[in-house]
Amino acid sequence: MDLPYYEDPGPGTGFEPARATARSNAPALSLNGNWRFRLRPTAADPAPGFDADWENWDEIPVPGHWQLHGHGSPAYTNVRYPFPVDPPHVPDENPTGEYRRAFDLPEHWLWPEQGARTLLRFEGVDSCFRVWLNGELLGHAAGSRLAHEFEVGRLLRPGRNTVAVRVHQWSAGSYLEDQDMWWLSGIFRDVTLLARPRASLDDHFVHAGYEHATGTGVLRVETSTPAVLSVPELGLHRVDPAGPHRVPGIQPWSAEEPRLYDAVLSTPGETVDLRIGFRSIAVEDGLLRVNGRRIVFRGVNRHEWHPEQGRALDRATMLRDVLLMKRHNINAVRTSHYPPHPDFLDLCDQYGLWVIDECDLETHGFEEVGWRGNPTDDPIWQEACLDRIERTVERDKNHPSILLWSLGNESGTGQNLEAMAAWCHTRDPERPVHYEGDWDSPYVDVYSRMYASHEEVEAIGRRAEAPASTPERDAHRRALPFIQCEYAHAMGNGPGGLTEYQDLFERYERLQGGFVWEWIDHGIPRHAPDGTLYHAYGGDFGEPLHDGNFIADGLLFPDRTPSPGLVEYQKVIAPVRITAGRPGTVRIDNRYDFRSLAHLAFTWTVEQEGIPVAHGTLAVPETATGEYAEPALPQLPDTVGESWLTVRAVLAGDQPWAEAGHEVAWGQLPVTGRTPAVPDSTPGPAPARPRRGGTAVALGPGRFDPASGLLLRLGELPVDGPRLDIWRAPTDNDRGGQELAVARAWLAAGLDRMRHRTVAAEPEDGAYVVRTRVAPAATDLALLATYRWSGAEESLRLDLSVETEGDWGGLTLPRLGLRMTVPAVLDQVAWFGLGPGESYRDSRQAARIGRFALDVDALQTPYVMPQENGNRSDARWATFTDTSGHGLRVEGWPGFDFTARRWTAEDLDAARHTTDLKPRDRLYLTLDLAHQGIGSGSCGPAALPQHKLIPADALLTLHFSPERPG
Ligand code: IPT
Repeated sequence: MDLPYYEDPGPGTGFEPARATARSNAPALSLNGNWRFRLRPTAADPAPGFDADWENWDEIPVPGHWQLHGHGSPAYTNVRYPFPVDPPHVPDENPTGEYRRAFDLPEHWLWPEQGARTLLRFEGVDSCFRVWLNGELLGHAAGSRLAHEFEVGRLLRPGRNTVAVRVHQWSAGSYLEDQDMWWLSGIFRDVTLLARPRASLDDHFVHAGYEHATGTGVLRVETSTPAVLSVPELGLHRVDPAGPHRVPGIQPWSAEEPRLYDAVLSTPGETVDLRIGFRSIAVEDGLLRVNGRRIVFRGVNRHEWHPEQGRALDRATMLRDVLLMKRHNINAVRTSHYPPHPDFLDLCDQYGLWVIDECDLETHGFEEVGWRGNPTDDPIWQEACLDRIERTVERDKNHPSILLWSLGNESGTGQNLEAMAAWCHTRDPERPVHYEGDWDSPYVDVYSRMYASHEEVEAIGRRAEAPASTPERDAHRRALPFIQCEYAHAMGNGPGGLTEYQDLFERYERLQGGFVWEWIDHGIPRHAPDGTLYHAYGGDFGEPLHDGNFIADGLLFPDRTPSPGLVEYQKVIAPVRITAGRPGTVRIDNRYDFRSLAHLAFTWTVEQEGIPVAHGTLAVPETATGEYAEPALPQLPDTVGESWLTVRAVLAGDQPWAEAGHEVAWGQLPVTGRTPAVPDSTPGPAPARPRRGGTAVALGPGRFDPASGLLLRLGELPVDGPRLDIWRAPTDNDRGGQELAVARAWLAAGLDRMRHRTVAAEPEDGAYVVRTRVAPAATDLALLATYRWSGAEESLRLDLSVETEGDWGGLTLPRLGLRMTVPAVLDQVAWFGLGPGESYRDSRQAARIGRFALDVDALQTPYVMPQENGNRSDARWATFTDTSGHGLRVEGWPGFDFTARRWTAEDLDAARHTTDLKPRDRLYLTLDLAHQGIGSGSCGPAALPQHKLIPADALLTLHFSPERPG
């Protein structure tokens, strides 16, 4: 049986060869806007209606996805195909969108009689489409994120014309497009009619090399038609583009200084504007070098995502992404897992981001069937595979920002990948080829992996990794530079462990950085019955097969608010490091790849208990990359109590991506230590003694329940607790992972349902001492807590000691601390400690020591799937007050971590969406000594050994006192 065209494993028919995107002066007509649309349940041949009553169809915006405009619904799977693995066939249920619109051709269009052609260009249609102009079939195409052009000149009529498109959700091409994202269909990128004048410039290939030893640029432009080239700034006027033109004194292009030279390429029929960036890329001596230097990728994986528009991004959103990246010290993007909208690459050229441009190819779902029939190793798919890489490279070849071509993602191994690599090497020998899926790396130029543990990355850094499958392949691979094309899975709370990766990238020259997975949560806004907004994820649209909230694993929330993970990454990868220098100095390390520090201004501030007492500027010499300066510090003021010096590096002048004053890096150094370093044995001048009276035990301002020993009141304030508490709502990183998920072990041991037994609660040496045994059902493991309360007139002191009982084996604890409740009105929180954002033991580089104030709602981090969040670390003290300033003050030794929430950890754990969290009538506080680290176990290594919370004996001292205004 003949295959229908949408099951054709080839690339399609009827379209033009791929060519470069161009900024041309030839006439163009955008066909974006409202089209007529209807959705059919199958791909069956068009009913006559396709030609008849279309003016009554619905309207739909182009570009767009029909599932986001009221037709059908989104569906999310990660690896698994949402249809049977039966290549190249697709199910009969194959939602098919019929699109149609009329357009009026401008009066002076160029006609075939004038030697002109007209191309109907589609920048992206998901997943396979057939197209007609004025009723004539032009052909069909697959390759959703690739451009296709159909020649229509001879079919056009003056005045009104009609274009019709049938788009199938499923096609043979779907087998090649199994990226981890929502399945969304339709004409989702621009549609344009392009006039191609006689003697137009259909294709051009700019080669702009940079000889770093001499500063010479070497320019050579291949053109499809004879043309002339002008680069006025370089004194080139109407020269032969083929050159090569050697130009001394060139300022090279880099992500740090994206110098572009304007140029014009002209033929008798057309002029094309170029923006040329001179740079050289080489893999030599086992290193990836740009302009002669080793670079380090501080990268992210970017899917195209807009919460309302899906992958139909407008330019403003793309610009927002670029600016957010630049402002967060990110210098590189992998376009996971397909070529982006071409405007995004223009923005990368302009603002400066290194790019790995990835082909639209992923066959991950074949892993589910043992890679049987994998298209990347089957000759019937070779033409499609080659077409995909050709369309990627040809469209994007003139972008200086693109350093590497990537063959695709997670497509196993196979001869078609090898053929794609060979084609790249022939067509563009100047750019190295990347592909992660074949760990032997036989036909690529960088060794790339995803989610390798710190330990393995370190071994690779030492070129001491486990061998490849043959000695020959091993020799090739061992000589390659290394990158992690994905690492540090940013799902929910986290990632933890970033700083330890960055240390490795800085220690071993072979390790040239990586790309955090991923840039943005692909959440879709929905409203709860009461109208409150939440973000939907897999399963929320009734999909029978889905991968839940694995789609929400970005550094940005769906609305593009930076998550704490992005703020952490920004600090970890800051290109300037500020640490203690020789006595009387501060050390400033330049970790840029190319830039000196001349564009930065340095300021300092001294804060005494978080209150600024002096500030000034710091003169820092220019300092070349890889070097450091040790400017002398000014005479610092005398301070009492805990004081810190903060040095900040800010932009001295405006940059295209941020204004003067934008903070690039900061560091803190201690000035004077905390007093008292260790508190006296009593909290105040008038020691109190516990008294038993009526229904309570009284001690200073405290009233305790004699049966449980729990504090009931502090002065006027009704409280409940504090009592020992170890549970946290597991994070995504606690739940998943390559290692046995920690949360599974916690739940198996019953750490979410600890029971408290009061062993004794009695006066002892002037104190009130409460001993409890805290343990889960069905085991003999326990934590023995001793609360030693001492009091003064105004305050209470708690010395908590915890001992472990039983054999805990390798079991860790989620947290170790206290939980208590206070009245809900005490929702104004201030503290001196790490802030202002949340932090955990392996994700706390971005937190600085200071005095901060936030209300309880602002302390919460709204992860798309609710989970542990909002912890503030190392507080020396914290106050929880009502708006008039009355409430509770807690001071701690050592510094304590805290959260304040309107719900419990159990509520957080049970919630599936942010709107499931309903405020209770109390405020829940945690006051903690320690936490299990976060890690990135949702896809990658769990918390490092040094960040695990192993049960052990522990001590915490807290002072509780009423807080009053003033
Ligand atoms: C890896 C994929 O390449 C990426 O697309 C994404 O799915 C990521 O995982 C997880 O969010 S593949 C995985 C098997 C390591």
